[in-house]
Amino acid sequence: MGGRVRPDPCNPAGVCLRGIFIVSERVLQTTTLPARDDATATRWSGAEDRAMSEAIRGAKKSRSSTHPNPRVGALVLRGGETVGRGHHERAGGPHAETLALDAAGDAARGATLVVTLEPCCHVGRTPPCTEAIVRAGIRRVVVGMIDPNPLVNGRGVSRLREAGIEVVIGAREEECRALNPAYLKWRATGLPRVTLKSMVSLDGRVATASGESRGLGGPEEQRLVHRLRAESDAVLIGVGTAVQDDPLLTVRLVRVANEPWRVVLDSALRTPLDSRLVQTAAEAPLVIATTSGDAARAHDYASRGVTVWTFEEDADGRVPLEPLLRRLAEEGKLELLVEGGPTVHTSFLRAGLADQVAVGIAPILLGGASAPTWTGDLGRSALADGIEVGPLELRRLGKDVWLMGAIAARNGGPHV
Ligand code: AOF
Ligand code: ZN
Repeated sequence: MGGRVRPDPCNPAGVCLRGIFIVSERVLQTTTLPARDDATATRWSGAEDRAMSEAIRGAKKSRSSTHPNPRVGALVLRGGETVGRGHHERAGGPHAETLALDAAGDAARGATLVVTLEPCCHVGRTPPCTEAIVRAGIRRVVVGMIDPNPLVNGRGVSRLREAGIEVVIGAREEECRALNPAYLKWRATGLPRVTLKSMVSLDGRVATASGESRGLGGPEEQRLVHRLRAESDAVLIGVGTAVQDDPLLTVRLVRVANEPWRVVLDSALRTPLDSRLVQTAAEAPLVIATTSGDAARAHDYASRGVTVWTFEEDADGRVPLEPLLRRLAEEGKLELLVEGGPTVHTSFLRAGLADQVAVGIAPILLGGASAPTWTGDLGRSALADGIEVGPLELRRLGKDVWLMGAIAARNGGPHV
């Protein structure tokens, strides 16, 4: 099998894809994926490569989350000219391929379709794109990556080839994968992608010893947090933060099509009924995840529009994170922003459930031996056991700086 997934050195798009080929190899073991390196499978022209680049740019145009669907872009090429474009805008809406074919009309006959993701061959909320491609008379299809959706996963390509259409796979695969990190993690694991976000002082404290933390970040930092929320499907905090800070967790400083769900980890149902979170449950969905069997208290929340999810407690007597994450993913919440506090961040890190960290640093020293840092006991004593993050992306935000990085695979993430 190693030979079948060898990158073609003549093909620039195949050179730096080692990790990706390894992921594909795992899929190859369980399915009959179409070969990617037969005589035609890894060759696409310069015009097709440029078209794929444009399709990727198109996929990025979706104004809001397409989750649980992937971002997809497509282009119809005829004699090197683009005659149709399309990108997927939202779950339930038309797929990129059908939009591009519709835009091309009769010009699609005999033309090439370039698409970032393997065309679907199943009836979902929309009809199969493979049939639309066959009907339109497309002669050749250039695919960025195989769709890991178990209903597709190579079958889309097989269906097109059966219909006599030439299909090549892997054009700009790495960039195509990068369009949908949360979708790919979900398909591989059933879990959402998790980002741990925190704001700390220059000496690493999230609050003073007396618990004061509001206003640690400047206005630019606030804006970034709202953008991170807007790009997430759900935002999660622990009940300690809900009680201490009384946050809203809504998106206010940037525009958003759909407010992300707000989720509170609250094993004993301590979230105050008069908190801003509960009082705004009609405007932005609020889920309280608990292990409490207090039906009267749960009813108090429900009557205010709050959703209560009850779980069996984990070994530490807390809300079990993995089942909660699976449930969020089932609800189509594939991108989760965890906004703390330290107990929650620590639980995610200890469980190996975090994919990335985003930490803002304010130019202030708070000191205080009992002032909390953003992580608690991670159960690691040797330097070599530390959780590796990186490479770090650095951003200046007014007086603050932001560091963002992916958690190394050996510590649980990222999964794509
Ligand atoms: C998209 N947009 O452009 C393509 C997709 O629920 P449905 O019927 O829209 O099907 C969603 C699945 O279709 C999705 O998970 C993916 O496997 C496949 N391709 N989806 O939303 C697109 N090409
Ligand atoms: Zn489709």
